[in-house]
Amino acid sequence: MSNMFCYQCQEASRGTGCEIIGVCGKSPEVANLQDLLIYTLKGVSQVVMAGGLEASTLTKVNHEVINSLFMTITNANFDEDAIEAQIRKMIAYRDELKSSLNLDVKSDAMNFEVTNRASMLKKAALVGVLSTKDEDVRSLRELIIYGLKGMAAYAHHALNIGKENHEIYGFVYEALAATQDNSLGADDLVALTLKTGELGVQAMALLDNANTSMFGNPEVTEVNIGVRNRPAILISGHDLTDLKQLLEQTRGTGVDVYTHSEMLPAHYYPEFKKYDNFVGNYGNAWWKQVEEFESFNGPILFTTNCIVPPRNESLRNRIFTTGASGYPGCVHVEADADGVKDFSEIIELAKTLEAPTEIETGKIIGGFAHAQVVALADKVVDAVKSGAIRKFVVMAGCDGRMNQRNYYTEFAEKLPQDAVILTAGCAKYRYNKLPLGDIGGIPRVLDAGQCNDSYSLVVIAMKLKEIFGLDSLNDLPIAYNIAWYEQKAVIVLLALLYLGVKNIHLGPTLPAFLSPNVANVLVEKFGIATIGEVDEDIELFMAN
Ligand code: SF4
Ligand code: SF3
Repeated sequence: MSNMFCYQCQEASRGTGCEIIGVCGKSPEVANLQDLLIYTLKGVSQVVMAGGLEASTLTKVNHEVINSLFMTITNANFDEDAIEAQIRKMIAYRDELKSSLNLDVKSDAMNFEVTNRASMLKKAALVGVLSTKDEDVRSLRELIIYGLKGMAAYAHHALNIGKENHEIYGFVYEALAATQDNSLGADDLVALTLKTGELGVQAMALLDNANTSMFGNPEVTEVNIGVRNRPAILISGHDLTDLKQLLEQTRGTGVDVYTHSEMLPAHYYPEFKKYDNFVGNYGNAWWKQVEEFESFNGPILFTTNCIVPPRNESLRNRIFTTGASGYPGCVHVEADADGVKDFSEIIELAKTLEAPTEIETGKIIGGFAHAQVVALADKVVDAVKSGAIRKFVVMAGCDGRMNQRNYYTEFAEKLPQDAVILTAGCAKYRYNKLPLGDIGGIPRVLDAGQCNDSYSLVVIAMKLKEIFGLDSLNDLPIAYNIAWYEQKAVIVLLALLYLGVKNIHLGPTLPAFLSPNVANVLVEKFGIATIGEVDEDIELFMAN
């Protein structure tokens, strides 16, 4: 028997699954505890469904279910103690809900007990991914669960801004319970997969509304990638409310704040422009952090994924986590009952450390979220009508370590001059510093923001469809060449499929969790493909 089994991300070992240790650095213990946490959530969901409970009455449980799902996203949380505590918390919620109901339906997930870590690991070994024997059912169940993880991340960020949608929580219970229902066959699960995409669109819209109502609409912005000579904190991950609190608390302290990886788009929001200690972006996509954190010199705050295990104690002592993220040995900053986080320990540490070492200079441009692009719509439409823009290529998604991802740099470099890249997510670091020029003042790389802002690209596509009077999104001159890594990309994919987008290319490899039959359904129904050779792919995209 293997030590663990996980195949939820693009870097699954040998393209099939991690069985000894995660390529991401996840230990078997963490992987197994995460499996048990998911199983516990299934039990909670079965109780909610069997009891006919409304999500609107389950405030605390709703919040902890999405927090739990987020904790299991790739590279979010490596802390076994934190995951064990979360399992205990969810079992307690499950039992509290059960005690108020008179249920005649009983399942193992609704009733199992654990006493200590050893009993948890024993139980985990029985309830992980491979406990579903039929590979197609397993594939669809996991596709839905990974979509839910991505959805939960969006819902979690929105919740931090005080925005919620009970329909989303209700669906999470329904779908998690359905993954335990042996009466559901492949067809039922395919339908549930598309429904996951439907609710994914709602979650993305909820977060978009939360972010823009709180921080304003992103606007075209040049972001400094150099440094200045003051001590500083680097903030990574995706949570903008954490950034807001950090900027408030560092104001006037002499400590600067730089963004890292997926925090870069924070610079596009009007709200954050008012902080004169908010200096710029340092470094690149998540997987380069091991070297870049060394030269940054100051403390690093992770608000969400993607953490790469720090290679030595001195770096670990500079890394702090908060929210759903965690790493053993790193200080975790908890919110108080009002959601306030005290970052003073990080700020005091920053004051004792050196200013960042410069690794590059210049500026990068972004802020092309939907409101900004719609404001430029006349210009964009004219460029399409005149033929100056022949094609848009959506290259949103994630970056990752694999050499195969050089494909995306080469693709961007070779793409004809009359094509524009629409991007979101850390995938952009493969080409956002290349001199790709502009078309009549429209940059050839339009960055809408984080992976969480992929919704903006959907809104832009819908708007163009309306302006051009087309019946289908597929009639637009837009091609989709999406890079994926973790589970937020899965919900973006399911959302696009739900919206009827066809012929999406997903790379650098198709997910290991798609069984051959499930992959075939995606190919036949939706025209999904993976990447090939750069020149041939460009020809294909530009022709269709
Ligand atoms: Fe492997 Fe990815 Fe799972 Fe990590 S998250 S254990 S790399 S499949
Ligand atoms: Fe990147 Fe982790 Fe997905 Fe948010 S930071 S896109 S991989």
